[in-house]
Amino acid sequence: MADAALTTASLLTLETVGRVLTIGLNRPAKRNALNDGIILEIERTFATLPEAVGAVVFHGVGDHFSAGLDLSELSERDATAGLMHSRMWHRVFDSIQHARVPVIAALKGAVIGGGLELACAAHIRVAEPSAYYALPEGQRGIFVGGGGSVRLPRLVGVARMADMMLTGRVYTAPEGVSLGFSQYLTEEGGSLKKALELAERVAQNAPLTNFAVMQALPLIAEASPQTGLMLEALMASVAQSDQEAKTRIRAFLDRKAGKVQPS
Ligand code: 1HE
Repeated sequence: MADAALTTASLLTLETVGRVLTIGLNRPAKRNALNDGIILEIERTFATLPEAVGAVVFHGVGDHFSAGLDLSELSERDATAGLMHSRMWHRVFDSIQHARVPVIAALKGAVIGGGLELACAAHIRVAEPSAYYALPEGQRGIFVGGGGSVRLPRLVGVARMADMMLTGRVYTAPEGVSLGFSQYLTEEGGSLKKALELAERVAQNAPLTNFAVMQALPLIAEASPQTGLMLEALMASVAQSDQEAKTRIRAFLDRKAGKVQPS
C-alpha cells in the first residue's frame, strides 16, 4: 500500500493502489444509498480513468455495500422523469460493464435493489459473510431500473429474481456464492482485501485478453452457436496476433513464465 494515493470526494473515496483504482461508495450514514450525485460521480470516474489503471474495485464505506436507490429522491418524480432517470442509470452502469478495464465488486452487508444492480455491472463479485442480497422493489411498489432485469437473470436466473421481487426473499452470502450472486466468499472483513488481490492479478493480463473477456465473451455466449463460433474465431485470431501474446508465449516456451498451479 506504499504508493497508495487517497482522494476523498464527498460521495466517493478514490484510492490508487499500484495499478488498481478502488472506488468507495461513501454515504455510510445513509447505508450508501445511491442518489443522483453518487451515480454521476461514478460516471465521471469511469470517463476519466487514468491510463495507468489496470483494474477497478468497488466497495462500500461502512458496514454495507449499498441500500440501493436513494428513496428520498423518488417521491416527486413523474413517469417521464422516471424513464429518463432509469436511462441515466443504464448509461452509467453500461460504462462500468464496458469499462476499459475489469471491475470487481467487494460486497458486505446490504446489497439491495440498485446496489445489487451496481454489483451486477461489475465483472467479478467477492462477498464476505455479512453480505445479503434483496430486491425490495416489490414491497416499495416500484420496479428495478438500473439494468437489474437484464443483468441479474443472467447470473441467477429469471425464476430466482422473480421470487425475490414477489416475496421479498433475501439470500445470504453463503447461498449467494453457490447460486451465482458472487464468485468468491471470504472471511468476515475480507472482501476488499480479496478483491484487491484479484484486481492486481487481473491487471497483469494482456489488455486485449481482458477486452475480449469483458466485451466479446458475453456477446458470444448469447449469440447463435454459428455466429458465436465465428465471433470466437475472429477474437482468437486478433488476440493471438497481438505482440503481447507472442511475447508471453515465447516467455513460457523459454521457461521464463509461471506454470499453471492448482490452488
Ligand atoms: C436510506 C436508504 C435508501 C437507508 N434510500 N435512505 N432500498 C430499500 O428499500 C432498502 C431500504 N433500507 C433498509 O432496508 C435499511 O436501511 C437497511 C437494511 C439497508 C439498513 O438498516 P439499518 O438499520 O442499518 O439502517 P437504517 O436506520 O434503516 O437507515 C439508516 C439511514 O439510512 C436512515 O436515514 P436517517 O436519516 O433516518 O438516519 C435511512 O432512512 C437511510 N436509508 N436506506 C434512502 N435506500 C434504479 S431502481 C433501484 C430501485 C431500488 O434500489 S429499490 C430498493 C431501495
